[in-house]
Amino acid sequence: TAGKPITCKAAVAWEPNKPLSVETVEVAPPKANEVRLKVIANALCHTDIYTLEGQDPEGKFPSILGHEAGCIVESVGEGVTSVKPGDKVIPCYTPECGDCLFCHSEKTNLCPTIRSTQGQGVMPDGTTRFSINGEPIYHFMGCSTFSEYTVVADISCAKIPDDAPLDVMCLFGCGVTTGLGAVFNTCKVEPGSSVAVWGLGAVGLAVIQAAKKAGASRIFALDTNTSKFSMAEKLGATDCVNPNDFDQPIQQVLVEKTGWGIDYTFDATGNTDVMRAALESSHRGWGKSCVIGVAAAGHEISTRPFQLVTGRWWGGTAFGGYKSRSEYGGESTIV
Ligand code: AHE
Ligand code: ZN
Repeated sequence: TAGKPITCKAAVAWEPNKPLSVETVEVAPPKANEVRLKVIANALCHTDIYTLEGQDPEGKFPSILGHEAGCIVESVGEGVTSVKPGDKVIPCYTPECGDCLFCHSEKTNLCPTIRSTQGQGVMPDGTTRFSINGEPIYHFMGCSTFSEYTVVADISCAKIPDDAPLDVMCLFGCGVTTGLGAVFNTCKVEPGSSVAVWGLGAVGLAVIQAAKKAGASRIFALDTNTSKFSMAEKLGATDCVNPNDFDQPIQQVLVEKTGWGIDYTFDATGNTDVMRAALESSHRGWGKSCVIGVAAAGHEISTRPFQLVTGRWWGGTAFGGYKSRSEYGGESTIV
């Protein structure tokens, strides 16, 4: 199949708020520095739904969504040396070119090398590899894994060990990586500290697992859906809290429960009121609050600046701060 178009099935998002529709698509061969992948396993991230709902200012239609997958390299374009046909890879929406200002910095993983074309739903040369009857279908987050085959940039392909199970490893394409990295890389949670996380989906549960591994002594797990609590407890949460059980704002409840607040707080909901509550629940003098969730278009955060003047830090994370290609595989801190 190398060098030739592949005809396969893909779930196409034709327009916002319409169900995905399974179509026959043509997937062109990879151009220079591109890789064509056979997609073996997918997980669903809320960002796919958020984009399908028309909430992402960068959302393009028609497109192929999906960005949490385990894949096998089918063929590579000219100049690709980092992976070869048959390799197992995770497509990463945060690439790592290894040779830019950001990749050279230890402070960030935010390689911008292909970010602008990725946001426009096209490959770095400005065109798409997907089409239906000759009409282009846009890419999404540089991954587009809701297709039997996809094409991504080589700098977006993290090679993983040959024996890695793709149906599990797909979670490292976004949710689990993000939650673990928020704790280990972005906040650097220390033993004995207190942690709180809002939103007990894949990301929030990964935050709990990482916090436990980091030695946090108290881990608050917050959600309005109490059916999530048993899993949170199994993974290490010490206190499960439903904010709807209280008349006062949850930040007031948590500060009262703990004395001065919580050392590290995480939003894994994308709700800007929750982001504020997380910041205001963090500890006077040193609390760090990390925004992980993606807010809908037009939503903004606010708090009294006094919250920051009195020693709280508000920050965020993308892909958990992991440099996507070099931090997977044998030397990885997460696998
Ligand atoms: N495209 C949106 C922003 C979407 C967003 O914030 N994406 C997160 C990853 S969500 C994973 O499920 C992210 O890491 N963004 C960094 C990046 O470079 O996109 C918008 O507001 O335009
Ligand atoms: Zn995601």
